[in-house]
Amino acid sequence: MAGEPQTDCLFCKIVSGDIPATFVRESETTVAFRDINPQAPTHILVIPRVHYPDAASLAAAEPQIAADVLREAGQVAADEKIEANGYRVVFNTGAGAGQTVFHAHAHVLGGRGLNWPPG
Ligand code: IU
Repeated sequence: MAGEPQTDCLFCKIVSGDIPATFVRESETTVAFRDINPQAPTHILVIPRVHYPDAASLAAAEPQIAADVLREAGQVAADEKIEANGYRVVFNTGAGAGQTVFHAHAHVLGGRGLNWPPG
């Protein structure tokens, strides 16, 4: 059923605690943890507890939870003190855009200069 945990999903296993992660924030609907392969001094992933393959499908099915992900991304930026110099929130969507884990997630990146356009 839509939103249910998927047995083959790495991020569902992080939500359930079956795979370890360094959590920095939790809410009723989301968790945030440090990316295992950071691309910036601060690189945190904010994910919904429910399983949807990408941000667009999450927003279509559960708009309030999609809003929760965005709110938590802002809170992560505040907690990490990366707001003053700017930070980026990224939803890679589709393999062609670099998505490798098909459970919706926001990357929160900051703590260094960030070029535009991204590669
Ligand atoms: P992507 O947008 O799907 O490529 O992002 C997936 C991210 O998940 C990527 O930056 C990985 O380094 C990160 N990650 C992680 O933090 N912990 C894990 O156990 C796995 C992937 I698998």
